[in-house]
Amino acid sequence: QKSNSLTDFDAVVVGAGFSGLYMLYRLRETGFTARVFEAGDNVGGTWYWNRYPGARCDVESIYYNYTFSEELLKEWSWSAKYAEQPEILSYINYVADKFDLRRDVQFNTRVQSAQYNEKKNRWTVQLNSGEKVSAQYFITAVGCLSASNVPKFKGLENFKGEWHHTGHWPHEGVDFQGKRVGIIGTGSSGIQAIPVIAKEAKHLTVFQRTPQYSSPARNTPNDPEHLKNIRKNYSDIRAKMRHSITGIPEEPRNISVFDDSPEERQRVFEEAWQKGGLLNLTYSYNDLSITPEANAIVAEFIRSKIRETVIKPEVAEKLLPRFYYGTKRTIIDTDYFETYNRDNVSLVDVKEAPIQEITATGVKTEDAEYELDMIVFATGFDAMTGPLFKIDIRGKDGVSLKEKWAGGSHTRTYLGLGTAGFPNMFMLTGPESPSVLSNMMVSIEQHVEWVSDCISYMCDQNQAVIEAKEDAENTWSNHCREIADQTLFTKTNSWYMGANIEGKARGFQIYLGGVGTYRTICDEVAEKGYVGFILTASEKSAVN
Ligand code: NA7
Repeated sequence: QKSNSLTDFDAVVVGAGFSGLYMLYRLRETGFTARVFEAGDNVGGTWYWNRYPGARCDVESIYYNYTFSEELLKEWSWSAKYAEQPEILSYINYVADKFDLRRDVQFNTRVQSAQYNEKKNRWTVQLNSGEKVSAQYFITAVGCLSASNVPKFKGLENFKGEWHHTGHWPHEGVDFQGKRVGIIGTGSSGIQAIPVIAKEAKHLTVFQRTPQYSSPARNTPNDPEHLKNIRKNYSDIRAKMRHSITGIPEEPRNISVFDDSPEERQRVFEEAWQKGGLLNLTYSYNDLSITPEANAIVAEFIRSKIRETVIKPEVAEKLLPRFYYGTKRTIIDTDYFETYNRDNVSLVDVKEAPIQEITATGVKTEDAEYELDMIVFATGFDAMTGPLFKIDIRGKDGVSLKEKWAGGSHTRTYLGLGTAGFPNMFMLTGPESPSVLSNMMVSIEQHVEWVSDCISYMCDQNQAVIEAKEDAENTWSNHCREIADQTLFTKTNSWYMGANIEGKARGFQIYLGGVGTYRTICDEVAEKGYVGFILTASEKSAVN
């Protein structure tokens, strides 16, 4: 069942970031025709759009790359422990060229809708160019953090200066020289951008709603000898990544924070702080993200570091986070807290006095007005469901995904890969998979390989339709929530919970059982003939 015409494909893939490109590669390798549609004018996804100053990956570069090609692993060298956005984008371009992927990607093309036709067992995909294409399989590779969120501030349209969202940064760059810049938001993006913008701008005003925990990244150039060793041992490293909790080959120390004396804890945390990195603090003990009392100890350690770093006590006080450490995305930085010691940086607490409106000349809060030439929105994304809901996806009986999931309050998936009522649709790194709480590269490769194996199996077994069973997805969704409820994640208002978007329903949408366990579950499902899915040879004859 191979389709060859220009408008009919075995699979349509939405998005040419890391997941969409690898999906294309695998589909081709397994003999299927595929077309990727990409809104941008080039490959890269997240790394194409997020070009703000300081943008960098906080997973070590040696783990944040494809691992499917030995040749590619040998050819590419990352310059630093944490790669900057331009280097990651060059890598993606290199991969696209190396495997000749671009010829099956249609750029500058947004998928507006995708509708499943039950009689024909085809997805009809409507593009913004006016074209329509069809495919047996519809695969979303839209990313988890691609629907940028500019809060609906009153008066933004009146602002006379420039404004930019970090996730939609102009390709020609932005000149901060001599400008009074305001930045709203202190998540990962804000915390990466603030130190860099502060060095260039005349003055930087940071509008902070929630102070964040952040620890030093301690980025360094990669030593060629170290890279050589990594290459030599990559198959072991890859195996560890795949069976780890987060896709990074590190595990928490198997010891409770209460098993150590206060002096020993201090020593352990200090060592982790000096070492830097994403997980060193969190993995110092095994109960920091589970027990409130344990979490309070690491939280206080970080607050003490903030007090030590920031010279003015009244500024330090405003920067002290009070929620459970790690329940908003863990952040690592380069000179973030130090930046508040600069004369040209000021901090405004907009929790105390919220932003009332944007005026022609700046930002007005409940108690003051700030004159600005430029505003940077580091205000995040409508995560997980946001990118999917931007497409009008309709399954059986014309029911839309948005309707099925009640706008996000009733997300139901089986393994985060499929959802009942939407046959032959796969979501790469979808809600209720480990996705954003893992090394995305590991999760992407696992999903892509699982989906392409599944499509090959369908072809070999003369099956035409695969659809998640409702009871299987209810069990899976409940399981995801049960695991999350055992942690502190659900106790904090975060974008993981949908809490950053006005009117969005709250609910935790990530599988927290770990990427290793998740992989085992997905593999078992496949080995048992895709148990939990209904496979049908034609629309009518169910075989599983
Ligand atoms: P985040 O982590 O969602 O951060 C957004 C920031 O913007 C955060 O500090 C928000 O405060 C703030 N925000 C959002 N809306 C407003 C309004 N209306 N007023 C004031 N402040 C606001 O997005 P990032 O882009 O930094 O990071 C996203 C992910 O990308 C990151 O976690 C990594 O996985 C990579 P809040 O905390 O909601 O009070």
